[in-house]
Parts: sequence; C-alpha cells; structure tokens
Amino acid sequence: MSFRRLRLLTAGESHGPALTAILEGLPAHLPISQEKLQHQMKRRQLGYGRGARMKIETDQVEITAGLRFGKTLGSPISLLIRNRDFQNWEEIMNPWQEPSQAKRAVHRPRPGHADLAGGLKYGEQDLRNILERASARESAARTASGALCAQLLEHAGIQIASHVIRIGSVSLTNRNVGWDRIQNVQDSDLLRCTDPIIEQQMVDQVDSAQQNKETLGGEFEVVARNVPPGLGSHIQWDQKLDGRIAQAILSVPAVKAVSLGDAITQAASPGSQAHDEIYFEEGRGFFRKTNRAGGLEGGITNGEEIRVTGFMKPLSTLMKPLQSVDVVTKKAEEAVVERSDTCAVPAAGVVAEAMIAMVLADALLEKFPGDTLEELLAAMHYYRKYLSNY
Ligand code: EPS
Repeated sequence: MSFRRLRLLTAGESHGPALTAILEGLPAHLPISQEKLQHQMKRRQLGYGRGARMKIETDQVEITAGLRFGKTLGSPISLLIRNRDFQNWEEIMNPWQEPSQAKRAVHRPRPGHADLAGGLKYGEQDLRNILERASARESAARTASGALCAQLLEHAGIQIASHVIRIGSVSLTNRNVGWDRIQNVQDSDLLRCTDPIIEQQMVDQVDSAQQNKETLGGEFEVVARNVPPGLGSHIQWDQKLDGRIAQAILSVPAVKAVSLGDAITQAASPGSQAHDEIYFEEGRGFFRKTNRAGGLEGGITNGEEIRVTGFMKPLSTLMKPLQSVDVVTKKAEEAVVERSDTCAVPAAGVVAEAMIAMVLADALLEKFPGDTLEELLAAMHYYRKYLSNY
C-alpha cells in the first residue's frame, strides 16, 4: 500500500552527499512558504537527548523542481537536503572512489537495527552498505515533503500538532490532552511534553540513560484537527484511512506500534463504554461528547480530531553494546558502537506529523481531485455546504 494520489520517493545515505525527495501530485498554484518549511526542518532537529550530529546539520531544503516564484506548478517537486557531515565522510562515502583500506567498515551488527537482516538480504558483509540508508537521517526528507503537504492542508483549514506522552518509564498521568495545550507546546520545550513537571522527570531520565550508556524510547501523539468527515473509505481494505495512517506511522524509524484514539483502553472495556455516542444540534450538526475512536470509524474520518499514538522502541545503537556476531569471522563479539542519539521521541513525533500530513493530503486529493488548488477548494466548499444540509 502506498499513497493513492501522491507519489513520494526519497533517496540518500546518512553520511552521503545529500538526501533527495521527489513529491508528485500536489495541485498547481499552491503557495509555499520557505519559512514554514524550514521551521518544520528545525523542529525535527530539536529534542533533549539528540547526539552530536544535530550540531553539525542545519537541514536547509533546496527546491530544484516543481516550484516557480513560490508556487507549485503541478509538476514533481524535487527537494535536496545536503548532509553537512559528508565533508567528514568524503573518503568513506564517496560515490566513485574506494578508500585505500576498508575504512569504517561494519561487521558487528547491532541487535534491533537493520544491519544483519539487511546484510543477509543484500549480500553485504560491510554492513555500512545497509545502515547508511536505514538511518533515521532519511526522515529529514520525509519531514520536508510532509511540510509541503501541511501547507496544502492549511488551505483546507486542517491543522496538525504532536506532543510527547512518554519517555522510558516516565509518562503523562492524564493522556487526554486537549488541542490547545498540544498546540501550545513550544520549540524551546525540551521534550515537547505538555506538563512541565513530568517533562523535568523525562529530562532526568534521559540524563541518567546517557550516564548509563542506555537509550530510551517512548510514545508520542499526533493530532489533526478540522478534518472533514468522509476521507478514506469502508469499501475496500486498502482504502481504509486507519490502515493507511498505521502504515505511515509504523514506517517512522524505531516505531513498533500505533494506536488510534483510546484503542488500548477500548480493548479492555465493555462495548457500552468503548464508543462515542452520536448527538445532533441545529447549526452545529452531528457531534460526539467523546472521541475514543480517534476520529475514524469504518476507515472513514468522522469529523472529530484524528488522534494517533506512536510507540517507539529505544534506539538500537548502544554505547554499552549488546551481544552480536562478527559476520566475517562468525566469532561472538559485541555490536558496533556508532555515534548516535540517546532519545529521539520528540523528533519522531515531528516526523509522524509529516507522515500524517501526507496521508491526509493524499486522502483529500482523492476525495477532491483537481489539477489546481482552486479546483480543490471549490470542491471542498461545495462538500461542506452539502454536509451542512445533510
Ligand atoms: C542515526 C544515528 C545518528 C543520528 C541520526 C540517526 O547519526 P550519526 O550516526 O551521524 O550520529 O543523528 O539522525 C540524523 C542524522 C537525523 O538527521 O535525524 C541512526 O543510526 O538512525
């Protein structure tokens, strides 16, 4: 399964010359703000517990196709993000020339990373040929593409935000956080948590993980607001928007589970307490007093906020390496130790926002197909009018 109206391809190795993305399917005439795009890139680089790499990179996006005078042309948009760190890796990651000796070759796979599975699949014994592409660095290309889609969604009145619910064993006690509090999370908030007291405990946990050469995972929630009812469809398995969202979130590096609304509590509740009763008021239309479903019923948006939680495993590059085997000598060895982050949950939340922006833009373009932004907005206007008379 992939997008239905959009097409996205990314390319790039973590320490290679650059990341590239090609995004096709955005309508013509969409104004793109460079400032908003760069702001999303900056947000992805933040978060307490990131490693030294984030001091090297600035993730400046160059657009080399599909945009003219700040507006989309309807043609594929090509985005380029240079890896500033490439200057330190030029010999090792050179596309043409081999170094005189196999420098920084990796033979001791890290449990949890793509190293061994990828090495077996692609017949590589220098596992750097796998890990460079498997690196979460690739998520910068997706963040840039998602930031363009978010600018399309803005025209449709749809907003997206994220916050951190858990880092390691520290979590919010009340997980039902309202939109206003989530939207008010500042970039200066160290872990993008809405509760400053819990956030301090999270910071302490990151500090102690770092001291103990550990890494930490956690949970983030992405919320999308003002999404019209009727995106996605019940009629076919691959059109169900909940499934499309789940794939998008599970593709974020290190995310191992995803839930919608209160799914985890719902699984343990009787049916009478698991659903969202339906009400109607003149002028307001249909509404719910709860949103346990997370904005989706039958794979279709129901007009409530879309609420998605991603569960991230602790990063698999450990400074205190786990048991492994040298793939060349077959001898028991400790896994390779590569520079990395201690915790990247807030960044994963920002990447997940980008993924949700792309899934929603795709679903919006599926419901309101058109070559131009004007066509899309006119169709949406007509649809909203129809809904108000339903
Ligand atoms: C990553 C390892 C680290 C992270 C990287 C993801 O990179 P390095 O090995 O160069 O220190 O910093 O994330 C990014 C570079 C980024 O832009 O988010 C990994 O192994 O997945």
